[in-house]
Amino acid sequence: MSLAPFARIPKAELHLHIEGTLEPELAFRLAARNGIRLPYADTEALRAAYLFDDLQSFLDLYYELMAVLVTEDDFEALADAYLERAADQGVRHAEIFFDPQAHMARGITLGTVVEGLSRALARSEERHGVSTKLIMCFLRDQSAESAMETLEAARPYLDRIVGVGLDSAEVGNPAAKFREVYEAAGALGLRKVAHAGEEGDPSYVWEALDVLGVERVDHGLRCLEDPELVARLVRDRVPLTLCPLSNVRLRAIDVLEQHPLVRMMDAGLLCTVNSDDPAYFGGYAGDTFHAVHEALGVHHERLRELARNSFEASFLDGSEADERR
Ligand code: ES4
Ligand code: ZN
Repeated sequence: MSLAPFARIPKAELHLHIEGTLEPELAFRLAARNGIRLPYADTEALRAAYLFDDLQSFLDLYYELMAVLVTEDDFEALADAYLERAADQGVRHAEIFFDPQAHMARGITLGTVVEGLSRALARSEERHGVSTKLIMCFLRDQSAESAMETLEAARPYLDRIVGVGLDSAEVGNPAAKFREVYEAAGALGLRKVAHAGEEGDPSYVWEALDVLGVERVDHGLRCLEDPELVARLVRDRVPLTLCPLSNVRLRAIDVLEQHPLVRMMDAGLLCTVNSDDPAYFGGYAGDTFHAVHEALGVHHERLRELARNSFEASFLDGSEADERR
């Protein structure tokens, strides 16, 4: 693969939905072996559907395509394909989101998902040189009760899950309703992150910090709109997992050249850049580094700073992070 050398700077990927790494070719292969008919003629027709107006229009397709993920083997194949690509793009450590409720609603057990993903993750270090952690996300457009049931269902697998996150449709689904489930997750020793400020205004980020007690904010794109929020994030060195290509594809910003990444770094925010749903948004981690270099003029030293930030913001402890850089 022709990737600029700086795109292979050793980095940690902290905002990556494993279901968002489902490439059209793999989707068709899994559909065939599971006897599922996709409503697209071929991979090209599917790829042509990747034109989104906003977060919801993406989520509709993202949930629809998950139908092809049925067996442990499917989840293993998905994760293994991602880890191979990630390694090629300089990823040395990946903290991977998954959406249990989206699978359980289709009759797939949490055990199938976790055991399948775990198989690929368990040999990732040896096979791809990528260490991994798993973060279980709750769907914020589902009820708090459903989130709590999911946490309960995850008890047998907590040795393989480092933390909880919150994703799916943001606007109209503020974080506060998940206060209890985040408290329960914290009591179980799980780390806490949440998507906030992707499409939602800064109040969504405040709630993630003050009500859920998150230690990392996924996106946080809109935080510059609130100087007090910026001051808080800078003071507490709360990492932001930005996803510039996602923001363009989901039309949170018009073009990459308008992305606030550089202004956010200049404001003293602890920024990282990540790929979110790379099969849908046009690039993996190294491609994303390359794109911000090209579009925003982020030079080599600053790309290295972003890579350093990604290890600092990770859930690796200091000495583990040093080994991977
Ligand atoms: C997501 Cl980009 C994004 N935002 C919120 N939820 C998601 N789930 C998968 N990708
Ligand atoms: Zn995301």
